[in-house]
Amino acid sequence: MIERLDTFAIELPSWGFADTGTRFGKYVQAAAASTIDEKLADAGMVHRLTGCCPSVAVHVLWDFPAGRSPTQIADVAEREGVRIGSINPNLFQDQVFKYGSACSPDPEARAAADEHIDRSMAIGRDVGSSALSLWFADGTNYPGQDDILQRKRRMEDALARWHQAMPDSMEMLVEYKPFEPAFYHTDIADWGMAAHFARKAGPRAKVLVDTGHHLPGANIEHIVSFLLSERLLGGFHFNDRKYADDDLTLGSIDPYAVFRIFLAIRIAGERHGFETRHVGYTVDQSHNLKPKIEAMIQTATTAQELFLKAQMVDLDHLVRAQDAMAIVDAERCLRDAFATDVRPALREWRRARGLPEDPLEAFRESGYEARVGAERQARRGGNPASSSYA
Ligand SMILES: [Mn+2]
Repeated sequence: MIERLDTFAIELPSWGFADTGTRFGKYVQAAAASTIDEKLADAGMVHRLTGCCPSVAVHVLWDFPAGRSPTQIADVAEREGVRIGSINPNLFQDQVFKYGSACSPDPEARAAADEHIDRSMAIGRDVGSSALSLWFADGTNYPGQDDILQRKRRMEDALARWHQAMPDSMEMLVEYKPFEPAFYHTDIADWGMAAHFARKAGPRAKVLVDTGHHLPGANIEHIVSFLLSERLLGGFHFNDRKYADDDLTLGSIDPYAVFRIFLAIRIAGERHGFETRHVGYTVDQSHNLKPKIEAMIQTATTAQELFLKAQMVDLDHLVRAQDAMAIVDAERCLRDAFATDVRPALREWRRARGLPEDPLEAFRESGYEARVGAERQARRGGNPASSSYA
């Protein structure tokens, strides 16, 4: 079971190392990264300590400044011991996207979206990325604001064209979210709509499940099982939430839910023979209050623990209990695995691979946070990090 950890990797988001906030304000941290070089250095540090974060999701608008070629950025990543992962276009920050991007009634906005996606795909080709990860802020705030069906057609049209233009090496991930920033209707509001758009776009389009993008009470493992059986699950954005898209640390609110998601993936693969190896795990969190690198180490190690707990479920026993309609026994299979302390096994896995047994403690002992905090503040002339996060 423990060797299955070798196959478990989780991608870090470049934006998770920068100062972020809410619409009410932003609190700055001395060690927060403000350049792509700093973000890659921090991600490299997390990977060196945890051994499970070999790639970094990048944000086209924030991470590829003018005057730096994508291959130069890829070289920086390589020097830091990581590689560039998914390419995340930004179709929401520019003023032209006020009424949406692909779905906007404004032809100028739709053209700007096309152009930005072209650039994103070129970057993806240059850095050897395998995923174009799309999240749209598109939606409306008031009943009657725009024609919902016309917007649906515009989305279908845009995704089909982009799919056709996408480099062979890439797959398209379509993310959904029920609300925010749009508060009346969102053009891709749930997994069914994302699945529809992915199917219409083409065979290399799949659904991306962001665990924070569901209304309260949604059964995410049910959605995951459905998508796997329809060969439409592309990957995950991991975070936890209490009310809505809160971007809290994975497993901080409901670790049992994350365990059940990993178990659903295991059952689809082992019991039903569906392909699950391509499913990508990416962190999508912004740590507004926690120290960013510590939060990222906590996330990666929590993901490993919950993944390992899901591997502890005795599937044969579970199936026998299910066949006998023994509900209590079936549920106990899950509870027993979830209650198992897998931390000693994880320490053993790390020891065998020359990693620190306690990555968080090793990070604290390294003095990295204080050192880069001082360096970065000095470089910025005492000014707080000017993150491009909106
Ligand atoms: Mn996301």
